[in-house]
Amino acid sequence: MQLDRIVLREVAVLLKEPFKTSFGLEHTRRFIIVEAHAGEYVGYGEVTVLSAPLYNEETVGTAWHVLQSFLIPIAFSTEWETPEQLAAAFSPIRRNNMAKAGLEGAVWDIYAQANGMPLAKAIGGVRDRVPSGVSIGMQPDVDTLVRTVGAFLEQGYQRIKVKIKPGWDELPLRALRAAFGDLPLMADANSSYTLRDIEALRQLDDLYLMMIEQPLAHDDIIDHAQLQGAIETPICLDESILTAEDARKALGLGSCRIINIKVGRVGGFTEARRLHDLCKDKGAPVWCGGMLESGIGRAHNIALATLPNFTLPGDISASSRYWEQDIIEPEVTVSADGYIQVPTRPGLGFEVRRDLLDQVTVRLEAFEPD
Ligand code: OSB
Ligand code: MG
Repeated sequence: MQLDRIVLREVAVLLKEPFKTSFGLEHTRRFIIVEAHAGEYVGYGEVTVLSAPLYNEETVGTAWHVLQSFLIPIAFSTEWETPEQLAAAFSPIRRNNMAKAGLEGAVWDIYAQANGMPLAKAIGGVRDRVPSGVSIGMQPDVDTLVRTVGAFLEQGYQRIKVKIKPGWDELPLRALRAAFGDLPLMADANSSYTLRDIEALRQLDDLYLMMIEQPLAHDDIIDHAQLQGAIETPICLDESILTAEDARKALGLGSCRIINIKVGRVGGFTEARRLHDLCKDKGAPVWCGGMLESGIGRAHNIALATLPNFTLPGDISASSRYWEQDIIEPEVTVSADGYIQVPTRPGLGFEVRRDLLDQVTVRLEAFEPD
């Protein structure tokens, strides 16, 4: 197959409520939707950049540039039978992983449709439903946090992740343990601690968190190994793991025991699957992270989480967690017992609401081979 038309759309959608992390506040989600055409097939992907380069180095502007000037020309000049061949053609381009993943994701959608399979099956998934967790941004005070967590538990979510940073960690976490007993609880620090905080992090050991995510620097695996040696809570890496090779080194050094896999962060399904397979071999569980995705990225995440070693609930929640109205139909929903059903129709398995997509598009450009 060969792509014969690619449409990039920058979209801007107001989140239901702002999402606060140790690195910033997201009010409006600005990202890119990739629409790829191959003959009669149309596939969709999402470039999961945030509005500023505070999680990784990419933004809408950098991803647009790299897609337009490099990845789209490569895609138009590459004939492929499987999306892995396109991923291989992208691989000389360094990093810019979210840009790559958006385009590769659209191609996986096409590939799945052309084979009459749901995306989950096309990538080798084995589940018909995935356990659902929710990530909760920083709240103004402990009472609000406890109330917010209670409301999500009532909706069925199987595990709760809360954002922490130095000075906002032990107190809110103890309050959650006091209010909800042994609920499956974890914390994400988004790189806000250093090795000087070892004592403070050791104080969290008796909270029996499922894990602490990315406590130290975004590009570190050395200090994390020292920290993991000093605390009992399992460390999960997010920002530090961009490739399967990074995971091999981190697990080898003992820098973490669990890995969060995000398709965007690692540059597409091909690398995500490689990373998944490596972790499976090494006996390290993985879960699917999120980047406040629209329904398109959410559908990709659901498919990813059907791979066998995704044994922990991920940050894949209902469309209604972030959106007044999602751009897919039906919207993603979570059952009362905390599962998301994997669609069975070919491709994404959800209809893209073109009418809504048009309403939120702020920039559009169509590309065709010369
Ligand atoms: O670190 O996992 C993270 C959102 C934006 C950037 C980084 C992260 C997150 C989340 C939210 O935790 C995950 C989601 O619900 O999509
Ligand atoms: Mg994280």
